[in-house]
Amino acid sequence: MAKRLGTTITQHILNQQREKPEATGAFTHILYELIVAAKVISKDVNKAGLVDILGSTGEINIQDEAVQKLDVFANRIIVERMQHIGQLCCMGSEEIADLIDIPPQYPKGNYILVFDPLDGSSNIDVNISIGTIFGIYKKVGDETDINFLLHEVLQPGIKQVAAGYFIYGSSTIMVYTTGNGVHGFTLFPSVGEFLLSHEDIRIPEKGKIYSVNESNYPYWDEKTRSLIDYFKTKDKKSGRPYTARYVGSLVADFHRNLLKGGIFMYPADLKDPKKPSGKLRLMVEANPLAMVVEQAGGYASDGHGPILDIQPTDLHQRVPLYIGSRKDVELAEAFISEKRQGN
Ligand code: AFP
Repeated sequence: MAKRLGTTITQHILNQQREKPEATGAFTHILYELIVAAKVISKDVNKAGLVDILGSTGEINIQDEAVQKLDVFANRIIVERMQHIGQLCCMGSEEIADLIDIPPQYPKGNYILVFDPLDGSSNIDVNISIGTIFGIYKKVGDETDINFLLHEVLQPGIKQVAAGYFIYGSSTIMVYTTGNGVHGFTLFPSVGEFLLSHEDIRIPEKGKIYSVNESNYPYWDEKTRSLIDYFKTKDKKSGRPYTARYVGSLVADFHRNLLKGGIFMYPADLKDPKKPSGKLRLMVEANPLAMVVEQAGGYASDGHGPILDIQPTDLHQRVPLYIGSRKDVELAEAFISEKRQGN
């Protein structure tokens, strides 16, 4: 798949935008700055294992700088890099309860950035891939006051103008879409550039992998249990049982299934009455990945309909998520919405 390996991400974004006569360069600017932020985060994630060796697990590191948790650090890097570029009217982060305003010394623009700065951060200590997820929306009205911008931010995922993720793993990869296919770039650390490595990614229509935290089985309802039982039941004709793969880091689980085919699920459960819709967040996790998967030919559902059609009511609302190969997700939807019973 490694065609035109020399193409840099910047060149690729410029090429894509050139095809849009209405493009002003604002959007290119946003993606460019986000990439710079991700390079900084990537560098620090790579050093994470050294923290204990350097003896800086306390408050101060060897350079006498305050040691920050990596997810807090990642959030700060993104906010600081993105707030001054003059293209955003506000931001929404998984780490921050309220909308993030643009400080008065910087101009405001017409775009909204929502992001999860370091998803899967509980995996940092054990060297498992983690990532940054982002979605970009365009503001529709004239409002600029942060106190009245929430309704602009709470747009359904279908309105995203771009979405993607950075995965900090054995290499750092950026996967993004602007509504014209899904493309992957690998960071070449020696030159500090993301180069095209996965052009026009297509997810197989049906996979062989199911990814779910099965220890939640006792907390699922009967429909969810029968769905998972279905994937584990032997049936040669439909290629079952599927194989199970679950890392516990959404970007890592999603990225593998995007390339290989399969379904990732975080269903609703009864584990915590305060989180009846499961653990994952609609705006900063489900929507961006849903745009990516749909652009790659796959599908994302909450078990009843497309994730991208959900009208958000809260920046941090949670949603059950079934995402991956179209046929597998449609099958999951049929189980959960009771259009199908048993196997
Ligand atoms: P952390 O950021 O706390 O590690 O959570 C990661 C995450 O939001 C997502 O990346 C995983 O898919 C999911 O949670 C794993 O949740 P479980 O531990 O409940 O399986």
